[in-house]
Amino acid sequence: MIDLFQCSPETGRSLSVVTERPDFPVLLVDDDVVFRELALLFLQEEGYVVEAVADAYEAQIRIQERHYPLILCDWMMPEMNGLELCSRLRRCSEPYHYIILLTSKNDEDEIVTGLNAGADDYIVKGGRKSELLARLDCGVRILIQQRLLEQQKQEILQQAQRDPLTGAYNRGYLTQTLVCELKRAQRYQLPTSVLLADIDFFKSVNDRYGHLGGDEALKAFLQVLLQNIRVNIDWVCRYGGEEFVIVLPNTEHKQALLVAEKLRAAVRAMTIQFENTTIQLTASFGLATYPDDLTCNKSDDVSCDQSDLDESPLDNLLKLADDRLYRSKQNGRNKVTG
Ligand code: GH3
Ligand code: MG
Ligand code: MG
Ligand code: MG
Repeated sequence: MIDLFQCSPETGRSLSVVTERPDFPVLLVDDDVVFRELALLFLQEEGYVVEAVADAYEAQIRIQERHYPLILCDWMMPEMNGLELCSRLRRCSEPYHYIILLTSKNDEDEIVTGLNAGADDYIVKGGRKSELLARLDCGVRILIQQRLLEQQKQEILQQAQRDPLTGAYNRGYLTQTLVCELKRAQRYQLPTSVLLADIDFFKSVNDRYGHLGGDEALKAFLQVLLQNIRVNIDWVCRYGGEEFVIVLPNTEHKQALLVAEKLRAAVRAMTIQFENTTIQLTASFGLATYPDDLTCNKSDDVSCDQSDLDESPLDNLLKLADDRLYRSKQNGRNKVTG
């Protein structure tokens, strides 16, 4: 039987302790059918999930269909070679592929060319099986680090943008994102509605059910808001203690009034189980719509750079929603004013 690489004492023996191999599927790209089949078998025996293709065009198609974090790619192939595939993959930043070039070229300049094309590593064909495994495992360890960093980044982002109690967006996110939303609305002449919602007599909820009961009520309040708005389009921010802002992009005043009424009724109908008791809430709403209620200063700039933002449309819109919320309170609470 032809060995994958030159025979070596380690042949068939795993030297690595990486246990996450199956989590990182490998795409093997090589026009040499013998090498391809042997490498495929060997890596599968070592616990890797591997698919093999004979050319770089086929590899591109597979990569579009599925993410292969690890790519083992032959350099010399007809039509598109491994360097070109490497360069093409590096032109798209996401998701990252750890690419190992397989080559019989062992000249220093050529290795530099391979690495400069974007390969993370290279293996000279004719080496040992154990080296192939060790280099792939090295890729796995790097990909694991990347995955951890990405998770940490998402957690930090979550902490920076979200209210820890309810998980709603926080006020900082509101200010930043609503400014962008209004600039976009201005540029494309789309209406944007902003609803300010305040739970009625929330102090007495705390008095009756304790602070923990109040906390549960706040979480349930957010959930009922989220269940009654458009997923991935509308969004909710905790503005203060028991006050929430609901942003309704591309929504005219008349439509927004209907949404507000639906939210008011849903809050009124909701029952919250807390310990052995049931909490019920009502809330008051104030609505303001851009541009029906006010007009932003004219600008073609939709960038979100704080330095060139005109804060007043945002402030004016929120102020108007707050005035109208106050009127809902004055008119007996559990009301919408638009
Ligand atoms: P109104 O109908 O006029 O809005 O009356 P209210 O009692 O709801 O309004 P007020 O602003 O007087 O009271 C708000 C209460 O919300 C007071 C505060 O202790 C409570 N609160 C603010 N943040 C939290 C929180 O995170 N958890 C709990 N449990 N209560 C909170
Ligand atoms: Mg080849
Ligand atoms: Mg209140
Ligand atoms: Mg309040």
